[in-house]
Amino acid sequence: MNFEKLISIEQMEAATNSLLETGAKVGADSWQQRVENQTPHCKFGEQGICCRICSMGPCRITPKSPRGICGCDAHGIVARNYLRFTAGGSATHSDHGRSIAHTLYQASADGAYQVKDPDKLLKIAGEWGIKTEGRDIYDVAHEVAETGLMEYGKPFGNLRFLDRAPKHTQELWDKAGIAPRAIDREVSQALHMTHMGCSSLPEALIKHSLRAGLSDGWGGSMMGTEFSDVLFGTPKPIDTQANLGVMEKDMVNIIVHGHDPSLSEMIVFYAQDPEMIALAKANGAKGINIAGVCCTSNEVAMRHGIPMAGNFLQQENVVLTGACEAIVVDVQCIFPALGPLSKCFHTKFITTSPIARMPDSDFIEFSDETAAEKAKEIVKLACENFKNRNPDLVNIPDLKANARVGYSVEAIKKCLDGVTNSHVDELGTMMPLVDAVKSGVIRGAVAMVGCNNPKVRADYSHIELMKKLIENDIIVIVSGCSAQAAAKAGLMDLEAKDCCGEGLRRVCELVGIPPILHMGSCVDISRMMILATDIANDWGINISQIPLVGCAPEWMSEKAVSIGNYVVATGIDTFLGVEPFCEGSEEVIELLRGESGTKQWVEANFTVEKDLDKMCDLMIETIEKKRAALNI
Ligand code: BF8
Ligand code: SF4
Repeated sequence: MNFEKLISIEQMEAATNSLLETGAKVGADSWQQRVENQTPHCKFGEQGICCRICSMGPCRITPKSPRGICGCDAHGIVARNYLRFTAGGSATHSDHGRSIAHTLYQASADGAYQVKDPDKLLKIAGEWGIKTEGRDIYDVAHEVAETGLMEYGKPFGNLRFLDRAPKHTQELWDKAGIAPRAIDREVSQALHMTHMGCSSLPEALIKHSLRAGLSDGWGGSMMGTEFSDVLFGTPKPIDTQANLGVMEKDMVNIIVHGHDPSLSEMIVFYAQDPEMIALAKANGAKGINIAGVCCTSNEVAMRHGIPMAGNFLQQENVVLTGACEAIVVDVQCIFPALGPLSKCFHTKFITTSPIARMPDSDFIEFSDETAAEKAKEIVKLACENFKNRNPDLVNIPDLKANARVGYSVEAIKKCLDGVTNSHVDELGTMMPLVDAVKSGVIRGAVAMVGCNNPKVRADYSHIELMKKLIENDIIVIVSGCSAQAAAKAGLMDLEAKDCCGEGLRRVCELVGIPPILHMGSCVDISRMMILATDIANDWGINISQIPLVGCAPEWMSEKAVSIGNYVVATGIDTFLGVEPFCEGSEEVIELLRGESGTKQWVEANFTVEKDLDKMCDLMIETIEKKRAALNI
């Protein structure tokens, strides 16, 4: 296989080391240093057997003290902690979705936000029984937004988007009693169940973890994705570049970081404003360059081809280049370290959301009502800051890979339509892909998602697993920081087909796709649920039968645990490279990873495997087992 053209982990690490040297010169702290300070971690925390949900504690479980003061054992404590972890993630994704719903509610023909994909809006309206005929598109948008907002707190019934799932999946959810009701209710109930003196039965707590996860994946996240598409356009394949080399030495570099496209879309828009470009030039720059970090980067890359500077553990690196005029953040996955770090350089660290306030930042509150004005203010501040740059500190690593991104479900179907004569209705079909899997040209698929985590060599797991999978004719769909890892290495370049096995290489050539398909940000894992649903429906099988597995080799956030729960609850076996603090309870481990818990309820479970080769083999084995069960 031809991996030589890829940017290697070693090259990326050498670049990071050279940036850390600059950091040392200016007295900057780094996550690498802080990891050393924090290691070894607390064993009680790692095993999930520390409880501090009431002030009789904190209680820690040891062989000598097997129960907390209230009598709760390790299984109850681990399961409660797991549910709280999930609730944190579900709340966070879903609140992001709510914020986009508010933005949709604000949209107007002459305002800052408009409807860019009316077809998608009408489709959702149709699904939700909202009248569309003869109505102004913005009236429909407002009613859809309001109906979506009601999903967060409606007193009766289950979530509307559950109807999108295959019938069999819905039946499993009903039978297990985990079909989510109002989004906020599941998060709220998670906190209630885990309050002192409520649930300590692992089965009930793990079931509710699945339910709270589903309220994210088939609720808040799905709304975030769908409404973002309505407002900003459903992604289509588009070319961009990735890695730190996308920062430009002679330009004003504005880094957008976080998650909510309502902010980044506006920054991207105003960076193209001739008045702002003139201002950049007046301050000595050649123009304005926007690049992204974390999921915001995925959002603007997929819709505008904005380059991707890096993922989670590269966020400090962008400042360390000495060429970052402003790092503009909204919510989630933002290191508080950026405050003190930016003070070592000329960089403006601009926080914009009341939800993510941090010391040592310039707070410019952003809202739907003042979007244009605030975005302009931020871009202006960055342009004016160019003259404060210290040229002696500028060090932009010469690493940059081409990437084709933007594979929404709609885009994937369009690509497939281009190569098939099979029956295609106006919504497209997954049959060409199904046929390729049935014939064995492609063996199956892995949905790789999630973060970086210093417990795992940064990006190494993502990239090495992807290389092995595509070599074995397994197509990989990605989102979040996993997507950026692939892009940074060059695995989203169309030329990466040369890294594939013969079958997948032919498919990539025929369809004109890279072997790793960028499906978006972390809320866009909801796209993967729809993809799996469409495959199952077109194939005529259940989701759990598809030769498809989920994988989060470097996950770190509560959001990732929520995602894991809904991916498993949707019927997709999921592999984790980092332990979710459950080691302290065999009962919880059995429910999540054994045959008697989630496997019984939703036909899928988790595997935690820290050895990369073993994990890869296990995923391939699972895919092959599913193929064998289908007689293909
Ligand atoms: O939501 S993959 S580090 S950026 S949590 Fe965060 Fe993890 Fe990245 Fe986006 Ni997702
Ligand atoms: Fe200890 Fe029970 Fe209170 Fe937890 S709820 S801190 S185990 S007494």
